[in-house]
Amino acid sequence: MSKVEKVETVVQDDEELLSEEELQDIEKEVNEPEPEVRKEGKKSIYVLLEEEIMGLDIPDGEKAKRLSRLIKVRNQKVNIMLAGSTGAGKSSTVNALFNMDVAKVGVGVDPETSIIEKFELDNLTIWDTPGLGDGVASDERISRSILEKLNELDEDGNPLIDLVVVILDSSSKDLGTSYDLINNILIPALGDDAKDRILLALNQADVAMKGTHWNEEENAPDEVLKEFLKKKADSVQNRVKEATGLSIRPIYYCAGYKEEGGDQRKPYNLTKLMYYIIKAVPKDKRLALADNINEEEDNWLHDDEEKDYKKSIKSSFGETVWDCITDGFDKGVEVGGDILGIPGKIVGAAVGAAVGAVKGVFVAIFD
Ligand SMILES: Nc1nc2c(ncn2[C@@H]2O[C@H](COP(=O)(O)OP(=O)(O)OP(=O)(O)O)[C@@H](O)[C@H]2O)c(=O)[nH]1
Ligand SMILES: [Mg+2]
Repeated sequence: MSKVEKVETVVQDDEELLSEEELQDIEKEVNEPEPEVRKEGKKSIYVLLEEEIMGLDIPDGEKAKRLSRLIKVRNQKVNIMLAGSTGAGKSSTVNALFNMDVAKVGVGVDPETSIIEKFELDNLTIWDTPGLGDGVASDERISRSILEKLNELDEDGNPLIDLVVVILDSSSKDLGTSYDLINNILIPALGDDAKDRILLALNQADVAMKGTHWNEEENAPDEVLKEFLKKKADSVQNRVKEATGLSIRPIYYCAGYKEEGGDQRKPYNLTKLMYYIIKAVPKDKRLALADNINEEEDNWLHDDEEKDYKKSIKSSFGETVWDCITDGFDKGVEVGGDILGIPGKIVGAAVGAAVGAVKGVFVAIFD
């Protein structure tokens, strides 16, 4: 007996007959699971994609094929670890990049063994490690938990942590603690693919050189500071290369800050940092990032303009969306290369509409 039949029986017992329409409403409610809605009432990108696929005017078999592709993507988890010296800006960076108020769980579950803070944002998990440099004993303890985490495997037997973002303080003269972390812990632990799984990020660019060369109006470094930051990046790159043989180019940026009722500084080059994070995450996992991007438009306004990072971010996500909703050879009208930031793709009319809706989820903030 179906759930709907059950409802009808109850209704008849009460001798209060419902109209056909009301019955249909109940049937819908019983059979359809609650749509997955984010805390602020926004649907997740996966739900939107599913709705768009269901709404396409294509044979059922085709829909099933596309839905199963979506389910595969839906099950992909991304794990990012933040590491660095105390006060470098790990927490500030995570808060600037992602929508951190969606969900916070497992914070400091067991201080004895788990001193790493875990933030679960749906399919994206952030591991925020405590800062090194607060004493030898605590550094040893932290290093050990970082190593343990880096050696953890996921259910498929792959390394749990996809990417480690090391935050360095560009205003600090002494980066010794950070070099120890990168050269003696992270790179050896990550092994062969260390270069693809580690990002070096020089934060607090605004207060490097004592903050005297920050152009407040443009919220960007002036030429002198730019030169300084480039040299700092060179020197970090060289120190790591000398010790490990790996050549990793650090990104300089500013996570910004907001004091309650007081001063604030908007981020700089956060677009660049996000672009490199996305690039480091496999294509089929990227929607986990798209779904949790910080929607504060101010966070994405200022960067070095060496590249159109926003466009590149859009197309990195767009490729994954494209693979989900199309068969790769949909015929139709060309609606412009920029709809998902993917140049040269021909987007079918139905698919074009789908993409239009999906666009609203993460592209609006980058327009
Ligand atoms: N001026 C400036 N201040 C920053 C920036 N990023 C972080 N801060 C400030 O630096 C301080 C430390 O930042 P956190 O994000 O707490 O640093 P953390 O690395 O998480 O520190 P621990 O958790 O102690 O290891 C805070 O007062 C931040 O407001 C930045 O880009 N510019
Ligand atoms: Mg912190």
